[in-house]
Amino acid sequence: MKAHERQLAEIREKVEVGARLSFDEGVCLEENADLFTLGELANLVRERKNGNFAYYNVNTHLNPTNVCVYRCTFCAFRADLKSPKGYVMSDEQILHRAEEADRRGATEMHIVGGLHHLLGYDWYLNVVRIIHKAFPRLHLKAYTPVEWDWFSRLTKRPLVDILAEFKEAGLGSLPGGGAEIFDSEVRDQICEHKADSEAWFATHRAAHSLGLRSNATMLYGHIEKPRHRIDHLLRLRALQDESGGFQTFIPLAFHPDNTKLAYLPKPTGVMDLRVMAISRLMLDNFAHIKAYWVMLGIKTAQMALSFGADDIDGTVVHEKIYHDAGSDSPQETTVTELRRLIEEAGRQPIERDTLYNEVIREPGTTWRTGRKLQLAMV
Ligand code: V47
Ligand code: SF4
Repeated sequence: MKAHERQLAEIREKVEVGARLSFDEGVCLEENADLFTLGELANLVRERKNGNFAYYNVNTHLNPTNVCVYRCTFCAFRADLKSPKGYVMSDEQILHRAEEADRRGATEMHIVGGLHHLLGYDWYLNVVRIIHKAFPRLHLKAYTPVEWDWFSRLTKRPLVDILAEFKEAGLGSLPGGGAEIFDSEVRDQICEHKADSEAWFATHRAAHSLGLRSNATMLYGHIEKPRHRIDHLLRLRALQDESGGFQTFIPLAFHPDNTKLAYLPKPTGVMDLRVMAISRLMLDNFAHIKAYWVMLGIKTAQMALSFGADDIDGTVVHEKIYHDAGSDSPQETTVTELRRLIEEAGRQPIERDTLYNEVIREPGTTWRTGRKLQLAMV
């Protein structure tokens, strides 16, 4: 037996008894495990944690401005201050979107955008405040550490104070964006100057200390190497050990069109499934792994439900970040379609809210919160 075959056999034994995998074992999976082995092992963990359930939600996205002081090389969404592509939504436009979401029965609004050169802290706070005041049932999952770090620099106030003020104004949780790849050498090449990994972790630590839950992401398939992905996952696992505040991990496949990295090929379907499975195996203390269908495409997202994922995100509507970068997924999907693709994958669809409570639908678009969806302690 070759050395890597021996190591893979040991990994299999560890996964079967629920033992934690090391950095070297993660790299071994990246370099030596075939797709079916990864799928089989990841599925074991996925079913241990979430049984046969696959979660989705009814949500919408809001990107209040695309004007951004930063110039991440992977980003097709941003615009310069004076660019004709740049926009800033008015309060009326923002409230119109929130009204539309509420009317359609959405439980969540995912809010992220650019760091506008001229807009102040109060403008970003106002976005959360006016939506929450008008539509208090909509859960506001808003702003990434890149934005929180920017707010802290603008105001010279500690992160925890700022987060507490937003929580008071209606902030419900934090999305997982801005993580990219934590390794500083990679970060310097793809998103120099913006919040570094220390700032990213400081934000989530502060949010968790206030009782706010959050998600985490990893942008893969660009210039990073397998060891950078494993390092990224282990840094997340370490904070989760400490705070327990993460809900879901979302691997994000890089879309190169209209970016400065447009010369790179798109990650393949095999890479998407491998990264999904390895994420499930390394993040033993995360309850959920999400296959974000907008970024993977509906077909790969459906396959991912057998490669470690237990969640496919939601109906979405009005997505800009990936569509600007060449995603050919539709802008929105229906609950009927989400349920169909989950059922066809042999899973039981469950509508959840942002905090993983079951959502019970009444006739029309009214809904109420049901039981907490937590099968296994993580
Ligand atoms: O941080 C930007 C990524 C992220 C591109 O928390 C790109 O539930 C691929 O974080 N190709 C924002 N990726 C989106 C995000 C997210 C999405 C869905 C659900 C959740 C959640 C969070 O999008 C950015 C960046 O990593 N991104 N440009 C691109 N061209
Ligand atoms: Fe700005 Fe975010 Fe795009 Fe970076 S990824 S340029 S911070 S909008």
